[in-house]
Amino acid sequence: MNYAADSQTCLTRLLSQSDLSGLTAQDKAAFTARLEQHFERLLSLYTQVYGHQYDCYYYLQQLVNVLAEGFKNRNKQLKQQDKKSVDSPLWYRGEQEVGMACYVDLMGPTIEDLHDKIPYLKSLGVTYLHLMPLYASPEGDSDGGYAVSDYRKVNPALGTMAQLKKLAKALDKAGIRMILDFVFNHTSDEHPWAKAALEGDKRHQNFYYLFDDRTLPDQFEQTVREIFPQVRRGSFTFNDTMQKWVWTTFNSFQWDLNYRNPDVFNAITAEMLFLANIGCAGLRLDALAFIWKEMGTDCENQPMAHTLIQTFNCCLQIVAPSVVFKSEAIVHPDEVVKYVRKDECQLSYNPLLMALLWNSMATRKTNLLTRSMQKSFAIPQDTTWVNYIRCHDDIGWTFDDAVAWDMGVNPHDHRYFLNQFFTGRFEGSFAQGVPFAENPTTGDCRVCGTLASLCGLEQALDEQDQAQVDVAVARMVLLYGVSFSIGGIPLLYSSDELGLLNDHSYLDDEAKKHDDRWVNRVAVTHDDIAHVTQGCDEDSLEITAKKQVFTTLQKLIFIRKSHRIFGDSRTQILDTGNQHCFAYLRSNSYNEKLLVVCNFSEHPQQISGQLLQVLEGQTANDLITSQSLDSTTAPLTLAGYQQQWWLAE
Ligand code: OTU
Repeated sequence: MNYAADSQTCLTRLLSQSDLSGLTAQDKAAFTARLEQHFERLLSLYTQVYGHQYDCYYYLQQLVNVLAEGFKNRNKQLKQQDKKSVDSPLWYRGEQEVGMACYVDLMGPTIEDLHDKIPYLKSLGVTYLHLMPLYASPEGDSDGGYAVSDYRKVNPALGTMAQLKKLAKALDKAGIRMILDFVFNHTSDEHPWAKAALEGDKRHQNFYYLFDDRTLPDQFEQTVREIFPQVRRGSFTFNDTMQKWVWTTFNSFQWDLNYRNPDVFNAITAEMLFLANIGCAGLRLDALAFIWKEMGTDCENQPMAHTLIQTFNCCLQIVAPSVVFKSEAIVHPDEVVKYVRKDECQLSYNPLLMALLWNSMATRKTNLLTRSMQKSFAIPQDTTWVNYIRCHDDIGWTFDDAVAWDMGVNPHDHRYFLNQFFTGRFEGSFAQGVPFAENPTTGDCRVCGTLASLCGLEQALDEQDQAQVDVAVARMVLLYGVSFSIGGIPLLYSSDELGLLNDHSYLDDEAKKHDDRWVNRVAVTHDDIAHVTQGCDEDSLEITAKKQVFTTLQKLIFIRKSHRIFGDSRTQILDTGNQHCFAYLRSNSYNEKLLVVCNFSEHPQQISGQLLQVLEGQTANDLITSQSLDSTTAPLTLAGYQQQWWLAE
């Protein structure tokens, strides 16, 4: 069979049946050209998922119409951006890129108010702003907006779609790309699809996984993981109205979509294109690991999930090629990297680096970090990591058990230790986190808390201990220093840069008190920003520490942006010979090299001068202290929690 020729015939037939009359002649030509360019792949992917169904081509025809509609609604400016991005597609590997994630209400509190925050973002060098889910969602608990009732409507408390589009333009003008969430594993139970299902509409009941009795749910539950055991056991919720069990991986009000149904794929593609057309540069694929269910498996990271995401990506290539995907797979490291491909997700959170940096903070040891990064840091050259330290969620200890065993670490016991340590239950711990999603059956648990509270700033301030305050600040700076320099887009979690502490006020809110992640979803007020950015009379220990965090991070970001080595360069994770130290080498095609060395203990450490061999005899300067290397062979000495960025050029 000649696949290319057959796909061409198929496309010709589909186009002859499609109504493109709504498109201008120019759009029609451009759309057809894109479709021709990508159709062979689209057909192959779509038929891998739906080819066995009698109505596959009916839905494929419908998908072409969805794509045409998306193309029609894409404005001129965005189409120009698409053209530009085809010429320079790898912007995300640049040293200029610095990300921030924030909640509109915690930072704004409205979309309109965010305009005033642009100068602040610019002062920090932010070029990529992820606005946490801002769509219409149920009143009360909406899982922080991750239960979407209408993808096309902004939560009225935050503003309107017109205001969001206006903000996207203003951000773009300021050199800041907007990133939005694509919550496509589930909708809220108030989404029109769910409402229709509730009213008995068969078509929409088929949008979800509904079961008449417990037979299948019981079978699935033998192998699937419980995500929020603190609010509800299992993964299914009985719905009284329909008298059916609904698949709800997360909260009871978040109904998993059934991607075995091509009607769902097409409908969600239409929503995805709507989001792309708002004017965002990227979509964060929420909970993407869960989108395909297969009996007898854990229903995460299934091969078909990858095929589906590639199919979505292919649709974007046709309609909005400047928009990239960011994978949010907080899963086993071997599974995380499988999503990272130019034609699947160009960007991915780096949960392993995040978790293991915290591990090194607790243990003061870097062997697990070093070994794991040597195994898992490499991803294709045309993709990139998004390196984060904290986010709106909990910290899960997703390291590879096999690597831990190799290092003589019992992974189960070690996770227990980490949870004890970061919740402050371990004697001598500096951290003040809160346990999250404790599973009474497995004893499994995750940790919440802000950067500052987990790094010991809260404890040190409680004790008014200046020396410990300095140590806590050094920890915070070290963690972010790695994210700025190791390779990828560093992602600040808004409030981290201001050193804000845990906020326990969620415990007084009925809609939030059962979800401890709210402890690290902290409002960033005008005063919080003013205190650290402007002169202030109040010279308390707390304000001084926060200023220190802010100005140091700002300085490190400035250094990152001033040297191309931090951008499109390779990363090699090195063995330092010192169990408390972590090191890596960045190198690029301009024969520049950057050697980063970090000390994860509070005590001074030495690293043998042998490590400097990677600089091949070149001398170097520490970009942070401006100090030069005394010799290319002498040992390196680092103060407690110090990092050095040795640039040889
Ligand atoms: C994501 O996280 C979001 O980041 C959460 O805020 C949402 O609650 C959730 O999806 C549902 O929309 O379980 O604890 O393995 O860890 O997708 C967070 C991946 C989560 C999951 C992740 C999910």
